[in-house]
Amino acid sequence: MKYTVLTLFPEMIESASTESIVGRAIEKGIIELKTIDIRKYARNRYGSVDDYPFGGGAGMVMQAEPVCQAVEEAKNGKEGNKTPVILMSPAGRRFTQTIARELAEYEELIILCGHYEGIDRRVIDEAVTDEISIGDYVLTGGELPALVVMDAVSRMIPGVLGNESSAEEESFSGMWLEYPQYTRPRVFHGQEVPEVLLSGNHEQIRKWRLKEAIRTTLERRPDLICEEQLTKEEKKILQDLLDNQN
Ligand code: 9D3
Repeated sequence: MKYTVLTLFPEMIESASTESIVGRAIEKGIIELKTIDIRKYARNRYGSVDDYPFGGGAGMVMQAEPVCQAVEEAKNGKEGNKTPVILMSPAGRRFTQTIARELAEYEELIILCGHYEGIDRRVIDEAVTDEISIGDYVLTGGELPALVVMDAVSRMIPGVLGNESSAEEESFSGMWLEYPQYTRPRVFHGQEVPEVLLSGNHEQIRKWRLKEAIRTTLERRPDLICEEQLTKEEKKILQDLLDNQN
């Protein structure tokens, strides 16, 4: 996967991306990151890329020309380049795991980070293929959202997560929240590790973890539970939990 990020704050993207698991994937060559500083296409000697909005009002608008030239650089001047150009925008479709999975199928993504009150609509109409929001709260720009999208997409790419298991089959069907985890010592502040986890009985452990995962999901995020997608075993455990509060 190659990400090309168009931004006024390239260091914000680079410094976060070179850390952690995504950073490791970049070192391994599984992921490639290029940032383009939109300011380099400023149309005046002050390096400004924003201007007052036609029609008046508060705030500034990012100008079409510098953004357009940055997109052209990202596309390497290739005519008919089909690479998605994703605008990070509060007005975009809400980012989900399904979208992360979908984006992970591309070989390359161009991600445009907005700032100020917005971007001249003409460049959006001409160059942007998709708009994504990461949720209903107001940030100061699209850089953190771009990092969120890159993180979620990157972990879907084979080889990025070090461990043997694939990103999607972490615990059970993938829709459940996490079950409680424990490590040494066996007793901490008088609290013991659940007996079953010390039993060595892998089938019992699997069942216990599944039940705890379902319990947590039922308590905290019942909206995540989709009846149609449950296995027989999951349906039975869910029914037990609803029947007896145990
Ligand atoms: C006119 C009202 N504002 C929209 C709610 C203008 C505006 C505020 C903040 C426009 C852009 C921004 C900066 N935010 C992003 O660029 C952004 C964002 C966000 O603020 N929340 C969630 N997802 C995203 S993706 C990009």
